[in-house]
Amino acid sequence: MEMKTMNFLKEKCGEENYKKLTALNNQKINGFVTGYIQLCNPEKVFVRTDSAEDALYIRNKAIENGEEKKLAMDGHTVHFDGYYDQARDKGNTKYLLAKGIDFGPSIKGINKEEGLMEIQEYLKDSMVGKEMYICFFCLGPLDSEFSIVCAQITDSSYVAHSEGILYRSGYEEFKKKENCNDFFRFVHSAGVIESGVSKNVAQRRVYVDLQDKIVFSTNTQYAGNTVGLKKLALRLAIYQASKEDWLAEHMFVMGIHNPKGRVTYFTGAFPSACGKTSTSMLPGETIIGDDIAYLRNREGKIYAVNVESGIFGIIRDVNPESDPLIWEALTFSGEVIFSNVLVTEKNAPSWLGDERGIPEEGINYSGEWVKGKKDAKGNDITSSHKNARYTVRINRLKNRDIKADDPQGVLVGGVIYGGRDSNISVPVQESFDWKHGVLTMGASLESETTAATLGQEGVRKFNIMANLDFLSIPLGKYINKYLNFGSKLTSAPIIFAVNYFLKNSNDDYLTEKEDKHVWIRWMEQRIHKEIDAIKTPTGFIPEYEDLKRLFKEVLNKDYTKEEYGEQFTLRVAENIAKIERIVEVYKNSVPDTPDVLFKVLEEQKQQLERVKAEHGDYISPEILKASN
Ligand code: OXD
Ligand code: MN
Repeated sequence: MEMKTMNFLKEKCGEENYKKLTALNNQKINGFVTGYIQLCNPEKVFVRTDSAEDALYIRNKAIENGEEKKLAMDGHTVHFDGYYDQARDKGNTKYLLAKGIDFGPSIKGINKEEGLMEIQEYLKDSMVGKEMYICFFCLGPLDSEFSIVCAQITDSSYVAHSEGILYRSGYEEFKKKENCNDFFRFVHSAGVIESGVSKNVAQRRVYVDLQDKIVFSTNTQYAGNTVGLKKLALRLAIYQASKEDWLAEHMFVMGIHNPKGRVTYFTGAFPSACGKTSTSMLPGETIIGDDIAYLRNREGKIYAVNVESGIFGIIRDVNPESDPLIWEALTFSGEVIFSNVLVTEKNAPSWLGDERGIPEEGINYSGEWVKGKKDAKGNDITSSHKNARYTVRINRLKNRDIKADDPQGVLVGGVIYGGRDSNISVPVQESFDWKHGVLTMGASLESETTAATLGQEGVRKFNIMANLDFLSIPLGKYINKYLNFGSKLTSAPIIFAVNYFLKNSNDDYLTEKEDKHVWIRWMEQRIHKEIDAIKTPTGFIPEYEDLKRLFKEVLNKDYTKEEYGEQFTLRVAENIAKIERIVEVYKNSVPDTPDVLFKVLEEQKQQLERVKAEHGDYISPEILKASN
């Protein structure tokens, strides 16, 4: 490093932080940090190593500067985001693309020069009077071929604190990699803060530079837009994976424990707020991760790791009944950040669906709150936001899998796709093979929208592999990548599709929240070839007797033939309409769609037409079985 730069860094960082930074011996890091100190102009700089002391420093700062407030329970804090900054901002999240590059209409881009100029303008002097935190993390287990090291610059102690819970510290990992220059970088500034929240949300931007592996985020605090290592890193990882031979997915990783003692690992992709975390937290089973996985082919089989080490989970409906293990982690002392919940007069968090009743008043993301409070547009303000969250380490959970940090990953037996679908698909079905699963389940996934992103809720939207929001390569290329990846496997996992949200014509749910445990235990037995299934035009579905046995074994419930009949009736017209919608999406907005997708969907449609001609629009599982 040039003498001038060294002196500048030393002066800005102070002796101790300068030492921590330069001990990494990494020219690219030094240049990166120097550049953003010059641009953002912070009052102070703090460098986070892997020490407990540094983690505590950041946590204390968050409390000192008001980004978090202590709650009554030891270790608990609360953070509020601005009223209009409560979800991922898809509209303002864009890729910085060089001239002439276009990823197709499903992926938002902005001219790189223009985008960089805009973001530099928002970052300029954005940290005057604030402290800059420079943090090092590792996506994936330490010392693992799966993992990627990252550097985060932020002026938010809440963001730095959240990342300290959600990711493995990576300072020593950087040191080991001697002068490595291939890593992900994130630069975040919450911008001007007024009454504790980002003032200029109209200038909220998340810009992703895939070539330089750097993401910028400005004028926002909501973790989905600011915690670089979460969905921002997923975008970088998808791009990198597409150039190498692996997959970066919006998936949980969990172990299913058969009563005989065998453990089978599953990954599962679901859009936000569609049961992904609650599946990975099923009682009696073990969790590796609930949100993002990297998958690699080793000796013809898929292995997966959890990229994270914590959960940024939706808190709504977490209660002792539905999520006993999370409930325990959230209601005992220990480190938890609650965000956008209601804080009661007892200085305790309260949230929708916690089954303790909604208090009359408290403090929430709108300030002082009383029952019946309305916003400027006359809409009801709920006590706790629907997308309120908790941030907790997985090692606080009793069901953490023993292989959670295994650098080798775990062998994947099953891959699950799920969405919020009130009237089409049966609760569980199995694909005919990898290609069929990828094309008709993953690439055809639709889901009704939720509060996890800005915009209207309950609208049915196409969401390929539950990963659409994060895709950084054209969709056709992504599908081909999946098919290619599968073709190199000698023992591919089985692909399944689930639907936890199926309703009858009276708008009542046909399944209970806990039934998903039965579906996954059925999949486990299918993987081990212990039970038969019924072949239908859309996939294999369970036999009644197997589910009856599993309902008793897993949930101690008597499962009736009527329930089975209603849940597993093939809704032919709805399935055909879905295929037609999906084909339209690909025809209209995915110019590079592989032909095989149209071919497989067309075959499935013809199968459906055929059974429709014979049996009508609604075909019971008994009839389907009889025609096997
Ligand atoms: C999340 C999301 O927070 O997908 O995991 O929105
Ligand atoms: Mn997610």
